[in-house]
Amino acid sequence: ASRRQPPEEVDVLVVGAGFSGLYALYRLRELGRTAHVVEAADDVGGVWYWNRYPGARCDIESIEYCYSFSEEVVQEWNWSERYAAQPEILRYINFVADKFDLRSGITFNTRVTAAAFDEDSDTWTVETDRGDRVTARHLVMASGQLSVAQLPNIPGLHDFAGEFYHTGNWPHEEVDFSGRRVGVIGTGSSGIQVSPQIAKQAAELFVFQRTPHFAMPARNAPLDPEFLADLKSRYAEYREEARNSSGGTHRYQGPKSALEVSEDELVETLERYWEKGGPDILAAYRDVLRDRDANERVADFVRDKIRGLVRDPEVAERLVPQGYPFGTKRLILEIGYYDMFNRDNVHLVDTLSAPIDRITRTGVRTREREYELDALVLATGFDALTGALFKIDIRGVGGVSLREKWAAGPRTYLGLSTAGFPNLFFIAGPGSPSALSNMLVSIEQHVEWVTDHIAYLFKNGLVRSEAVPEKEDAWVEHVNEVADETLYPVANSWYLGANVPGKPRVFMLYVGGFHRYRKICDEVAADGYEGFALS
Ligand code: NA7
Repeated sequence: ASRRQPPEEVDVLVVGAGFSGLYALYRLRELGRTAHVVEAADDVGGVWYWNRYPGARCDIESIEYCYSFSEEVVQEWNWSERYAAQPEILRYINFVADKFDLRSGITFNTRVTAAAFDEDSDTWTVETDRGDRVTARHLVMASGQLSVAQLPNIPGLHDFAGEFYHTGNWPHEEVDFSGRRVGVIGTGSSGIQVSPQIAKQAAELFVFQRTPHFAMPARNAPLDPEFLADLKSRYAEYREEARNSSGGTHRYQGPKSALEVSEDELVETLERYWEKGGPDILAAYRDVLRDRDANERVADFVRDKIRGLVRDPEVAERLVPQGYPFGTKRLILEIGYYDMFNRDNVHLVDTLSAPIDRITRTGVRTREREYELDALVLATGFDALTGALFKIDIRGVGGVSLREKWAAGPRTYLGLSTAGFPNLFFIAGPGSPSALSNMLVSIEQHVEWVTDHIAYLFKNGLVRSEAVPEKEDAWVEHVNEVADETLYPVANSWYLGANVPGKPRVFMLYVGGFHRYRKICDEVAADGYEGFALS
């Protein structure tokens, strides 16, 4: 197909055609601005375009993980399951793109490589790998939090002669593992989703586990049409409830401390969460993510449940997470993961006790032995939050690069903007609640705030908006403060870049709650964009 040339000049250039970029394009058009999107893939979808591995599924309920800006979309779309699988989410994104003719504003198969701010004209000059050059007043980065696949730093990775996949960059053709000996490295959300699917086909599956992660049963199920019809009759109200909550969903926050209840009461309560499935157990008590002892009581309950799911007690024990608080690495929802270890063709390889020495031409060699493999699947995660931004040479005032400015960790004002880089805005940027809330609620809020801001600037004849350094410092401090009130910074998670060697260890998300964040952003806007220097 022929490539659509991007315009030479535009009010707003948007990078990325996932949930964020698509809504940004829709909204900028609505506000009467010229806008254009540049996307690396050959179609819309973002993470849901790339993460096509078998078993890929969202861990937020479908009725919450969707757009709410269009009542028509709400009424016309029907989710089929409690937790939507990747193909259904991608169909949904395509449905929205078609409905609003969004593809007409997108250049596909094109990567933004550089963006430089010109102080004379107060515009961004954006370059792509296809030789395009676009001048834009504003630049909106909708390039994703988990969009740069991270390869593990294991020697010999490229020596492997068999089939080789990363979950975050899965081929479009169906992969058939029948009769194969397959290795999966990584037991985060992706590894725990893909492994049971591979186990059904493969002759042998070896799961290479470094750190056991906690996983709750998803209890996925078809959605009842009557329930959906009722929800649609009051969806705006339902969504507003989510916006007024900490996590951007309908999670009930238990008021009690896990330390003040009897063992019987605790078990009875946690059993209910276990039966219901999903991640809401994190809110069963007010101190689960705040107090180590409270956390340990809940962790122990889950550990026992895991033991109960796996027949071989030795394997079970190796699957039981120890040494970091429950929920501080993202709590995973599993469908058949623990049960999979009851199959004869599935083997757990504990690489904590016997680390992987290297990948060889024929497989994986640990300190103990060599595993011969026909296929290797890397479920080793992403260079989260800053990865996609750093792939582009972004230069602000005085030619300073974003990579330099953020060398010791990302610094933003409200997660939306960074000092020294006028007219540059992040959707789901570092310092925003984003992945610690329902992403879709966050994305809509970010897009609405940023596009309203841009509309305000145009309306008032303003050509430049830049975060004030002191306000940025205060925001970074606030983000750190609220994180330090929780147990999150204790674990080695992608939330603080711990999965990428050499990445500064900085907690990159705002855990103060979506509702609180939204209020702060609204107040900033109501105060004439306090903390932004406008000219
Ligand atoms: P995650 O959650 O970052 O998990 C990556 C997994 O890969 C995790 O088990 C890591 O072990 C493991 N890993 C990473 N590097 C290595 C090396 N070098 N050697 C061995 N094992 C390694 O990524 P996911 O894709 O599963 O999920 C990302 C998010 O997507 C998820 O949280 C949801 O929000 C959706 P570790 O735990 O670091 O010991």
